[in-house]
Amino acid sequence: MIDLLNVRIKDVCIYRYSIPFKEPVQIGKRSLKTREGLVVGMTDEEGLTGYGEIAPLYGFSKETLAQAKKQVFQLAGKLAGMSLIKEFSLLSGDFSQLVPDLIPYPSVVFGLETAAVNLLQQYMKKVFPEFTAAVEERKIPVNALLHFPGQLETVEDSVKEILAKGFKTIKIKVGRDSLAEDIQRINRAAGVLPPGVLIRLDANQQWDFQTAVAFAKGINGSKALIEYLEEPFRFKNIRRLGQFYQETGIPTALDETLTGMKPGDLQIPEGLAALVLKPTLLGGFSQIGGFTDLARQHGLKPIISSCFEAGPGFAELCKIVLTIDFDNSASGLDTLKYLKNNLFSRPITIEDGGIPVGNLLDATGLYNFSLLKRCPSGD
Ligand code: OSB
Ligand code: MG
Repeated sequence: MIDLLNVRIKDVCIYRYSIPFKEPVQIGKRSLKTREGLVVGMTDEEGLTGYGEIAPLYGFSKETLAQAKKQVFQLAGKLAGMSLIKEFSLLSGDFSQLVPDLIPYPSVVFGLETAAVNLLQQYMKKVFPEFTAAVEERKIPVNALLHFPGQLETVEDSVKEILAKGFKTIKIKVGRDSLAEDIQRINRAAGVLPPGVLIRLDANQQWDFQTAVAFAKGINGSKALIEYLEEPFRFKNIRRLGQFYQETGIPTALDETLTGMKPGDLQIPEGLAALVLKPTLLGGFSQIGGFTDLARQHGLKPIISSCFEAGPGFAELCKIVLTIDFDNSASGLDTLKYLKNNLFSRPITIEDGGIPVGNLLDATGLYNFSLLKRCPSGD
């Protein structure tokens, strides 16, 4: 019998990757050319390895990759010899037992916790094969991500392409071009949607309140097809979002606003429909669990969303979706397509609008780490 309580870490290795985007990805005011990050390999005494990914996203994470790297090395050295469950509450996001006074970065918590869980999952699969088999059949619906770099004329074609691939939710970025273009784009997209397909919008706080209201007026005829609008504008008081809803009837969602917050600190404004949860930005399981519970209590959707994680982080995001009660609502996981390369050994496909998870659950042979370079030290 395998004793899960006695899984003991022998070694923690840190690797790094640098993967170009196919084209620079623009989000808000930033343009990203390459995705750089770290992979953590946590090996136990039996020789099994759990993988996690630490990849702060420039412009969105408060920590830099260099800071995260320094911190993970600080922690990695102390993890060797620890038993995962008995001696160390790794899953609580509390690392003070290892390094007193350390304030862990969200990306580091996410990477280390998922590496640990991934290691434990490999034992679970051996102990409860029938349990994991039931999950393997599942598929995670995904919102198709549309970054239109100014091609207004091709909106209908792009949307039709997405529909042909079976997506039921389309996420469109707004707030980068002129308001008139955004309005046209959304109305044109809405014009070709069959019943049952919804649009999510994301302005990444690029508008002010008045512009957001003007946008809402411009798309008034398409309003019924808008599931929600993420982060329409920057605000000092979150009640501004409630006011926006009262004036426009468009439900909103929070994303950037949640970074650096604790679930208990969030005031829920009227008309809020979803919390977009990016574990790389928010931290580990206790943060994600806290926000998910909060969402449930207030009838909001918890939407797990990717920060362009390239391998283990992406796989663990999918598993997080499976563990929260997501009502088959689409997740923000249509991001691998932007990377020229990734760390998977086989293509992670989206079929009929969803990611079949069977492929991702077995860590054996899942990754191709030829793009990784071992980091020799913390500096
Ligand atoms: O604005 O939601 C964003 C990815 C990286 C940084 C910011 C964002 C995103 C995404 C992820 O849009 C995909 C999604 O949520 O659908
Ligand atoms: Mg967003």
